[in-house]
Formats: sequence, structure tokens, C-alpha cells
Amino acid sequence: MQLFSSPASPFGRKVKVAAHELDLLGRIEINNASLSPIAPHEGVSAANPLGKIPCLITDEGEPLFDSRVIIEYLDSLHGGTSLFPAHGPARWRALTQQALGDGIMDAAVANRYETVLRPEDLRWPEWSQGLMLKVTRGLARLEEMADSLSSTPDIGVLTIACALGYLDFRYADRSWRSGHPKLAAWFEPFSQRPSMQATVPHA
Ligand code: GSF
Repeated sequence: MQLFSSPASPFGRKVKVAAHELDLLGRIEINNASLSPIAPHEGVSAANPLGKIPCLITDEGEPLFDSRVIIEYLDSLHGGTSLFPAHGPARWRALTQQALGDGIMDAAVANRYETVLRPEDLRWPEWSQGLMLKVTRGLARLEEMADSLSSTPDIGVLTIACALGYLDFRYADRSWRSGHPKLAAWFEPFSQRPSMQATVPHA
């Protein structure tokens, strides 16, 4: 399989962490693609018309996107313990945690485009503030639920961990740990997992 991703992509990291936890990393060749909404990557756009990473090309040549679909696919190949709780409240909780982590990453990535890519004279501070308010509120919710966050990986907590890792990478100045002590205490051991250590984002 081939995975279009980049070392900085939080959604790509999500897929890599999942692949690592599922012991499938050895079957995936990583194709690093540098791209942005204004600088698409030809190979990625050919596979995913949305022009986004991560995008997985299966051994059968089928392109799969986005991170949610790719991880479900990898999980289906695995056969062992699933990253997706099978049913009941645990399943809906994990999927909602995934949605929360994805949403924090979506807002943080969009704000990065707004504040780094967009020409300075076209920037709109209220838009940027609105995006970062989603991050702030998301962190507050995570702090409230920190006691119930699993210390073993499932689709929910691995997404949350990638979101927090992205804040460390791109928004270190915002020091998310301050004001979120329980969340920080949960993240500390989780971030030491080999899957997380092997995928620390970089430029
Ligand atoms: C989001 C992927 C995404 O925003 C998923 O895979 O779960 N819902 C999707 N990817 C970004 C890179 S990143 O920040 O991980 C991307 O490809 N941006 C380029 C663009 O044109 O938006």
C-alpha cells in the first residue's frame, strides 16, 4: 500500500499512529507530498480529487480517503483487537471523540492557512479568532472528559492525541497544557507510546 502524507500533517499522523498500533506500518510505503490549497500536488489530486492528504492507495490500486475511511480499512485488514469499539455507548463515545479531535485539527489547520498562507493584507482577524475559539472550546471539553479518556489506543483517543500533538507543533506559544492539567496528565504517557514517538510532526 502507498500512503500520501507529510511529516507535518496531523491527519496523516492519525493514519500512521493507527497503522503502527495495528502492526501494519511495514506494509505501507509513505509517499511524502508537500501541498496546500493553493499549491496542489499532482499525484495526490489524481488519487483524491479533493487534493488532500492522507490518501491511501491499496494493493489493488484503489484510492481511499479521508483519514476516517483509511483507518477503518486498515482496521479491517488487521484481524486482531480493533481500534473501533464494536457497539454500545463505548462505540459512540470513541467516534465522537474522533470527531472532536478531527474538528480541533480542522480548525487549527484552517487557521494556519489563514495566518501563514493568506497574504497579510487579505487576512481577517475575526475569522481567525472564530477558528481558534473552536480549538479553545474543544480543549475545555477534553479537560472535562479527561478522566474518562482511555490510556489504551482506540480511534477516539488516538485522534485526540494527534490533535494535541499538532497544537504542540504549530501552536506551542498557546501552551495548551496551562488550564488543562488533567488532559496534560493523560497525554503525557500516551505521547510516549512508540506509535506517537515514531510520528512526531516536523516541517
Ligand atoms: C482532512 C484532511 C486535511 O485537511 C481527513 O483526512 O480526515 N477530513 C480530512 N488534510 C490537509 C493536510 S493536514 O493538515 O493534515 C490537506 O491535505 N490540505 C490541503 C488542502 O488542499 O486542503
